[in-house]
Amino acid sequence: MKMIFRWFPGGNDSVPLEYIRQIPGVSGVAVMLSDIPVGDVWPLARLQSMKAEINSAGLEVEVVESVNIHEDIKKGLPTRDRYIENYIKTLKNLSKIGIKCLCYNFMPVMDWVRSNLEFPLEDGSTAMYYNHEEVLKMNPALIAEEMLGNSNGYYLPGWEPERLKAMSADIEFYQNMSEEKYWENMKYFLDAVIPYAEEYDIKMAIHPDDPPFPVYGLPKVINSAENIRKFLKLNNSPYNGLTLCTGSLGGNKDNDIPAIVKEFVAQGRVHFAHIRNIKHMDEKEFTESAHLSQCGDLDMYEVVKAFHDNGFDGYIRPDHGRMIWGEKEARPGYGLYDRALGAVYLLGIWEAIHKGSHISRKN
Ligand code: DNO
Repeated sequence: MKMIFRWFPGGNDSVPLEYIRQIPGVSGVAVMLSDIPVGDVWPLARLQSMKAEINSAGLEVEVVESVNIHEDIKKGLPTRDRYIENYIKTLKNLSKIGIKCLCYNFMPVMDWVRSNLEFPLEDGSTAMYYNHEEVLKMNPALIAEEMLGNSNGYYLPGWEPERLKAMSADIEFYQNMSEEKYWENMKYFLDAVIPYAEEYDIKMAIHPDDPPFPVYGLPKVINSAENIRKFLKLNNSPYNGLTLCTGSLGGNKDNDIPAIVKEFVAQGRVHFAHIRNIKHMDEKEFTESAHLSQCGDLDMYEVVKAFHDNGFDGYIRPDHGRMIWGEKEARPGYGLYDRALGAVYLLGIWEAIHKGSHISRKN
């Protein structure tokens, strides 16, 4: 297992690489080139200079999060082949700098959604918050305003300006598409791309839908154990795998997260883990919380144990953190302090389980 940290290159992050290097046990970063328009090829020279910068700070770069998928691929339009070709070219360039794992998502129109990016918690910190009724009352333009207007001047991953321009028309488009058709479009993409992922030795790791239930009538597919099974069967290659995000799947209280981790890690299909905790106030209302079990709904010991005991050897990163200790200038969810606490907490659980399992084997 390697513990990594998300970092946004090109002057797009408030957290310096040098600080990430000082978080004990963190060996590398997950990165993206956010200024490349969705659907374009990521240039090799840009990737090489990014890698050099990260390596010279003493960190590895083996994970990309994310190369976003052009909407035409998700819609199944005839133009998709051109964008798939570009995706494969990007994969080739990523392989040239030694990328081993690519996190992406297949969510229609919007990536993750929250109704408030600065929800006050009892301890005086703030965290991101989701309230389904509020989201439905706000139209997509208002949601975009919340997601962009309160992001401390940073773009939010998955909320790129070109995506926002087309948002209303795209939402309309999907109202007439069946979920089965959406699955077919996903399979078309996988069957085209996975053979190249195998050739370039890059594990593809799809991120679950966040929240894991439909918003604005958009199809949601990677949201439960059953649908993940269906997804993995679309293409049986081990290179067709998952980013197992406990907070996203945890948005539905019916999802048994340790059981999901166990099932898919045991099959060797989980390549990347996003581990964070959330706390429900209602069925479709929750705040993100500190990583500790006692702060949210998820039992982190059981979650980490399920990864450990089933032989997980991929990448883990702490996920969204709260804003604490006066950290105001960071991208929501991606400040330094709370994520660093999360990383060290997760490493602590891992060590305790690992050493404990040796002791019980000896006895
Ligand atoms: C939000 C992230 C997502 C994630 C993508 C993966 O903070 O968890 O934007 O990176 O869905 O493609």
